[in-house]
Amino acid sequence: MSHIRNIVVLTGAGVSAESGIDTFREANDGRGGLWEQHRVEDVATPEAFARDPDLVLRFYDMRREAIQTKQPNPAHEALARLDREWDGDLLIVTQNVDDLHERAGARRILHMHGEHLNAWCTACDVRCRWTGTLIDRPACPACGEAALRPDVVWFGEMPYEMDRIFAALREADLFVSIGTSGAVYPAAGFVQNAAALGARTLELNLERSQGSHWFDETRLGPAGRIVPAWVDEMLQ
Ligand code: BJW
Repeated sequence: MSHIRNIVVLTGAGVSAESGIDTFREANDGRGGLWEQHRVEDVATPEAFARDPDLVLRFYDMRREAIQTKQPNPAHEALARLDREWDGDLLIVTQNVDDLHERAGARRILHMHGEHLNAWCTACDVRCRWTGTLIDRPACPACGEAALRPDVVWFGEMPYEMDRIFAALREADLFVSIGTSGAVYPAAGFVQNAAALGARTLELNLERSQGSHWFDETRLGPAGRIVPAWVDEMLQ
């Protein structure tokens, strides 16, 4: 691994699955990641929020409450160890809105789809930490307006910190995608961006994903087993 210095890791819902957080899209389980019969694509949009704000706020209130009872698993712990011990550049880009990477100790982390534990005031544009509910329309701590929404990126909205992500991809020698279905862009396209920019590409996932054919290598298995093994390999 001596030729690898700069790493970009992309994580998705699969990395938190063994912590008991549901993924969005399960292949062939018949349930298909549905929440009360709604597909995520029907709840996680600005249009859904405008049409039925109570439905959307309830969806996020339930998930915000649930993540606070969950714990990091060996995959989060292994990535935090990589963060501590890897002396090249590292950026962990997570699509996840939970805080399990941070609670495991990762610091070089970026949440491209926002964070459950943040609220965003659409009146004054301030973001603040939020652990409670939003369905009761609490006042914004900064401006007092009842205009808080979850600080997450919905379909049709621009993911956060794209400039920083592309800067890291340009410098990357290795791009590693963990526990993501490759169904949602722009994250699903990072493997092609990274390869075009000269990085080696590795996928770690439970099963083959929609994007597997783009990777130089795919290793299959639960993240709690295959991520620690990969990190051991990188740090040996
Ligand atoms: C395990 C495991 C275990 C299980 N171990 N693995 C047509 C073509 C291309 C693009 C578009 C298109 N039409 C529309 C678009 C754009 C759209 C899009 O991608 N739509 C698709 C449906 C096609 N994208 C957007 O709108 C994005 N914005 C955008 O594009 O802006 C314009 C732009 C232009 C140019 C540059 C940049 C931007 C915004 C997308 C926002 C996504 N938001 C959500 C909700 C966030 C808040 C919330 O949590 O509620 O983000 S949707 C949801 O999907 C969430 C996730 O982060 C995201 C990805 O899901 P993920 O993580 O991959 O989870 P799953 O469930 O799909 O997969 C889990 C995987 O883990 C599976 O493979 C399992 O096998 C595996 N697994 N257990 C290891 N134990």
